[in-house]
Amino acid sequence: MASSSEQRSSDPASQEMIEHAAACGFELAWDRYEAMLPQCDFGKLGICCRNCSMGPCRIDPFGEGAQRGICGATADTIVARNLARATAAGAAAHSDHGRDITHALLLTARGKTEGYKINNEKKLRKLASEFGIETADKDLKVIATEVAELALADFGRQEGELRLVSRAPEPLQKKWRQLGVTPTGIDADIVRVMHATHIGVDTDPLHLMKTLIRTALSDGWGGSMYATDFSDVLFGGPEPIRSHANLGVLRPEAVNVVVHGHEPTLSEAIVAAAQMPDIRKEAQDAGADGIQLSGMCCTATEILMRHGIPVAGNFLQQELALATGAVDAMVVDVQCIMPAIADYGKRFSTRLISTSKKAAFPGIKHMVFDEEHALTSAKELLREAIEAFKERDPKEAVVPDVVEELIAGYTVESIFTTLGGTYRPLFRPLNHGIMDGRIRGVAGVVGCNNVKITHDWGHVEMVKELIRNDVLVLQTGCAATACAKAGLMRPEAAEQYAGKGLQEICDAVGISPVLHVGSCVDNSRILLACVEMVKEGGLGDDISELPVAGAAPEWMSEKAISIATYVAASGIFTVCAEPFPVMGSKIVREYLTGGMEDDLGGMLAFERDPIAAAHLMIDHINKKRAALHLSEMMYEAREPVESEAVPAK
Ligand code: SF4
Ligand code: MSK
Repeated sequence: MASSSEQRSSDPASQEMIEHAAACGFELAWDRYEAMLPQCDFGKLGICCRNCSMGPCRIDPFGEGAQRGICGATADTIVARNLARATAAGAAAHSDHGRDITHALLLTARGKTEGYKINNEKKLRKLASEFGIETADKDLKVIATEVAELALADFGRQEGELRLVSRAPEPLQKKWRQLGVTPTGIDADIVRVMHATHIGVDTDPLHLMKTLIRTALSDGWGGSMYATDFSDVLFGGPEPIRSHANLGVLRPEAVNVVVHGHEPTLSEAIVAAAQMPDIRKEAQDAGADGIQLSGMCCTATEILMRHGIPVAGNFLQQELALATGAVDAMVVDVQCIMPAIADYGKRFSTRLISTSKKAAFPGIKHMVFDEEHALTSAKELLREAIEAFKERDPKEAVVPDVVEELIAGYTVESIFTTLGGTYRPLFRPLNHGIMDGRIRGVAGVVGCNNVKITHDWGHVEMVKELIRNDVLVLQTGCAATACAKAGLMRPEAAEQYAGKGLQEICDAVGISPVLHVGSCVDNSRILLACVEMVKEGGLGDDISELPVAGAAPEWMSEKAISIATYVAASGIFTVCAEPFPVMGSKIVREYLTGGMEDDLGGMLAFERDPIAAAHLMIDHINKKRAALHLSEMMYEAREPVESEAVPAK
């Protein structure tokens, strides 16, 4: 029997649509998961290899059958190679996104894009000075060209160190150099993994760990960081902004356009085009009450942060949004797009359109978007949606009346001004709050949804437990959307859920206890927030000394493997729910969950129960507080707020 809607999701809007989908006979990711059971244990343990055509080979985990592949590779080698390849795929996804944004900046500086301009001169000038570019008397476009060219050179760098490595605290840079994991060039580091994992190359599991860590670091301190920096330069640095989240943001009376995927280049153009008088008039002439733009997955967070565009949902809600029958167009680019969404193009008048030259989907119309004709392409896409609206059967539209308010738009820069004021921007109130025992520490809770864990439950329960214990939480991506929908990103959430000390800080500076810091690539903002905490002083000399921790309570993608690895390799204890597929190798498992801490100050842990995972993080934060000789916490932790969520499967 299929699991219930409450077992599938803890979010009421999703529960309603899961039931609606079942009544309509629509197949969802949860149905496909349950049809897939039991899943392959060799795959889960990471002990199958398909790296050459003598295989596939698999190792018997009980020690009775084959203990080596045909070439002689052991379980340790196979697990390490598989994990390295997954890390490289994740790093490649973020970094290719970063490359595209950098390239879009270069094209804009050369006057070759339509509708884009440099929106954040201050950040561009700051980057130029960091890169050692002379800016006096130079045109802004010349500065942008030089900055973008230097950044693009980092993707193809063949020797030396990535430019942004210098942003890390000196002791961390030293550890990376000593271990030999300092990233060289973003593309070269990814290629190195693919070469090293070919049959007959690197078979030492611990040596492979270094290769994968280097690649993950080239994502966190390279590709992702460039994606964040140049999105801010091109589209503007986010500031705290109010908006709404959940499926209830869809308006049946309007032309509903959902942008889904990751790269902000197209969605920014769609935001601009949707406000143009000719497009608005066309929507009105079609009988619609305007165009309702909303977002899904990380594209949602990009346009939420900069324009306050509402969020329709996170990863496991993409099919649910379409099942409403109220979406006229879902426009997708890259990453986290389920090919299954094609089904809804057959069922409704909904237009499903893929726009990236890198990604096409069977059954989905491919209309390649390029930055040189951004506005023209965006208008074309909106016209498709207006046509679909005309064909839509209003009787078929079922939209859950569930929506929550939120505040998003926190960045390192905006946290500075929020904490210290426009004229006195600083991180001191945060460090002081930690030192005097009002705030226990800071946690980054990020990542996806996963059908193996009740949707949103892992995120929301973990975050409530953390803030109840006075841990300030920073979030990105689908994790942020989960907590926004649960009302944790409203300032009132401090009074409702946070411990007394955290509440006092939130009240004093006017923030919620859970801060939305952007999309998956914006995890780089969390790294840089840690750098600023170190620089502010009083909490040690390296990130690994800070009372901070990270978590991915519902992760699923290879990108999450890269993120968790670079966060841990930057000195941060990081808990992932679903174990990495490394349980088939004692050497790899023990390195990631132990030995890595000796080398780099941070390590991974695997724990599916979000409350138990939160306590691993709290224990770690307490340990770091004790090592820094910080004062006792000012108040006892708050009593738990009764949860209505069902336990995870
Ligand atoms: Fe088997 Fe070795 Fe080939 Fe992998 S590389 S499939 S372990 S023979
Ligand atoms: S979108 S990578 S499901 S967070 Fe970035 Fe969400 Fe994970 Fe995709």
